[in-house]
Amino acid sequence: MKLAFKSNATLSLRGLAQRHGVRAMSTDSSGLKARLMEIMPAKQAALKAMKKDHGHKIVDKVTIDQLIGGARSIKSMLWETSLLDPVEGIRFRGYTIPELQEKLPSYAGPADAGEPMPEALLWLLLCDEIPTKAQADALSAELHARAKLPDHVEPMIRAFPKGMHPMTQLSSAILAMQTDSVFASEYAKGTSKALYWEHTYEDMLNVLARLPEVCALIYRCTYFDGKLGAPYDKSLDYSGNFCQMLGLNDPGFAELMRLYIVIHSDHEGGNASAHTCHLVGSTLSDPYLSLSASMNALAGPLHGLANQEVLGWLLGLQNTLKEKGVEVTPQSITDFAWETLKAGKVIPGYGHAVLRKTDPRYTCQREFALKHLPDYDLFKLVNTVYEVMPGVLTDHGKTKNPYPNVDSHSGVLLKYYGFDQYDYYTVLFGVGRAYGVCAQLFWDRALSLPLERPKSVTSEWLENFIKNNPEGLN
Ligand code: FAM
Repeated sequence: MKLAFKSNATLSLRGLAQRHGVRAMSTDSSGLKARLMEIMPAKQAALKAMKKDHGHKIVDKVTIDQLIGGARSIKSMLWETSLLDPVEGIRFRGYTIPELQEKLPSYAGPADAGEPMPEALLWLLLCDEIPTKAQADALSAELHARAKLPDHVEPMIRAFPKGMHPMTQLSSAILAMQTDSVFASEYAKGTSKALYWEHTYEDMLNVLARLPEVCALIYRCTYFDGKLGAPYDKSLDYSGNFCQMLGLNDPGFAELMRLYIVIHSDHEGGNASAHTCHLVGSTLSDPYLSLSASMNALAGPLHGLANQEVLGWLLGLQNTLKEKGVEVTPQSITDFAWETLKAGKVIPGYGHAVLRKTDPRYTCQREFALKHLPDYDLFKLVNTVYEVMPGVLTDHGKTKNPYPNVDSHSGVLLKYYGFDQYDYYTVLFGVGRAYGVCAQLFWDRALSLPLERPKSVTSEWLENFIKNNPEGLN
């Protein structure tokens, strides 16, 4: 059920803080913090009551397959901001991607005037309510106000060795910004548990605010002369300013970036980058330490790095067929796909640990392409791959899901706008993912979720278990 937004104009942060027995450290101009302080007590109380009244009830069982097989799909984690259905795909606070496109404010204003703003999505993820355009804009301004990097970060990025992967640079830069962690410094001073949420809130907004400049610096230093594409411009929104600093100054690309950040933000809690942030954060490591760890998980080729692998695979396909003088047809793509599979490699961008249909994040990117770049040759190639690959993977007979995932499409859109450096693509995924995992990290602290500590067993333990329970447990 959605909460109706109530104006908080008359509520001072101090008054709210006193009412809830906590001290507000600093104000922010967006109204987001005050709104969170309004809704937090009810959510805290509801979870406490649920644990007390229903805590003993069983919601899942675990097979030996799941235990050995990467804990696939075992329900064992609370994650408030999104929920995945294997067939329908992701819902963000109950909304599908088309519904987000229909309801969240765009940079131009109304939802139907463009793609949803990431700032609006952040509000939704945190507050479980659709913000107004004025609220989304106020959050843009708040993020701009927090964007200044600690002094040592830019020289550090400039000093990274040539050839260091952009994801290694991103993770290191986030770690380096940890010197500014409000959570770490307040914890060291002996802050109260009741204020963890507030320190996390400060770190969350600060780190999100600083990512565009960090990422633009990484891009410009890795591939160009190190000069930003444009100076930081507070008159734009988060995405528009980020694209200009990258040096990709095209309104179409800024629209793509808004959609890109929104759809990459959150995919419930069990995926590797989300789970890592949650796990590391559960030790009360601050948001910088937790987010940096999350980025390291995202940098794996079975996870976020797949988006760079996809473009590499598509370009490899184009080049190989060109060298052989063979036309790009469904048959020649099928033959190339089989060469990949027979070489013992996966087809990047296809398959998913949980989804069992075409990823709606793929579908919305396809629709973006149909609208903005229908005649682009790489888009046509991606479409033909889409026609044949589910059949190839079904014949291959291994993957449980022969359909494309989010990474199958994103590179082609980026390349259309002149973004050629595909080993950087996962950094953009990282900016999006930061929105989702940081929003949940805020709620982890607001709900006082505990240290995560599942149980592991040895294979000897399993052998004994099977001996003693030939039929398993009921
Ligand atoms: N091409 C070839 N084989 C594949 C495959 C693919 N695209 N997807 C799965 N398989 C194989 C898989 O390697 C496994 O083989 P073995 O039994 O020999 O180990 C078998 O099919 C069963 O795997 P599954 O149960 O269907 O999938 P998993 O849950 O184990 O793995 C993925 C899920 C995503 C890691 C897997 O589908 C994959 O490697 N896909 C390609 C990489 C990719 O696109 N990753 C990005 C996923 C994306 F959504 C994200 O996180 N950003």
